[in-house]
Amino acid sequence: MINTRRYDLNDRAVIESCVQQMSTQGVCVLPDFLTAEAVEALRQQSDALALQAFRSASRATPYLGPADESFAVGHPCNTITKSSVEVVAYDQFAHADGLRALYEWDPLLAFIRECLGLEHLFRYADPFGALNLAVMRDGDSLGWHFDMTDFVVSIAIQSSTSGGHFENAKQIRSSDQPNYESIQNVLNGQSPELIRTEPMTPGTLMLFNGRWSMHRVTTIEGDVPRYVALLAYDTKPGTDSTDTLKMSRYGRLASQATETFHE
Ligand SMILES: O=C(O)CCC(=O)C(=O)O
Repeated sequence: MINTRRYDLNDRAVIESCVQQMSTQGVCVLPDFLTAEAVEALRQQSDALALQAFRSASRATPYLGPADESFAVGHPCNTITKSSVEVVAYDQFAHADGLRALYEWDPLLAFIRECLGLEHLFRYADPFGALNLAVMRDGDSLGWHFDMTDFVVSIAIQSSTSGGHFENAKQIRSSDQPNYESIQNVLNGQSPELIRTEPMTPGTLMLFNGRWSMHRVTTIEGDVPRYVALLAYDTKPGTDSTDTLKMSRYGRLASQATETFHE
């Protein structure tokens, strides 16, 4: 499935370039990481999987919490953005589905670990959140937000007819600089120069540190759904999500995980 002509997973130059991009940009985009044939197979599988997706909608600040009215109106901590998305959970993939096979393939785990410059990397132990297919349809969007994790690995499978762009206010904050003013300007649409669109063409693998880079997915337009796979890893084993997150994102708890996960 992997386009090994362009990306040799053992090539130190490829890995070093990813490490460099992650450290200087907080993002690393690898276009055509998958072959055209693999993308087409994943697209067809995604069409079938999407029928089982769970739809959720949320309203939250860019920090993923409720609005804090002790801040002034318009302050990022008191600004709500809206999101709506459908998600296929890990346990809903068959073992033979391409995305699950890729996620469970150790050489890919090793490649991602090296690109992130880490000594240890583990797949999530979350029966739902380890691997997701995010399905976004006409009118869906993800509002501006920061992630709670240091990195996200995504694979673009299908673009929508229009909209559905991954916009990134790259490294707009840091651990010692909350940068509320710049964030407020981005939220208000007043700082287009701080925003870039990451080219998520089908077949692209993206490594992204969303903790410091505020990002969004613009509104999907048209009948073609946007498909993106989200592969979850952590530097420690056993990472799971809370029951609250499971209920809001998947509409189920782990006791209701399907058979294939336990096989
Ligand atoms: O769908 C994407 O490309 C990004 C997803 C994302 O930002 C998220 O799930 O937090």
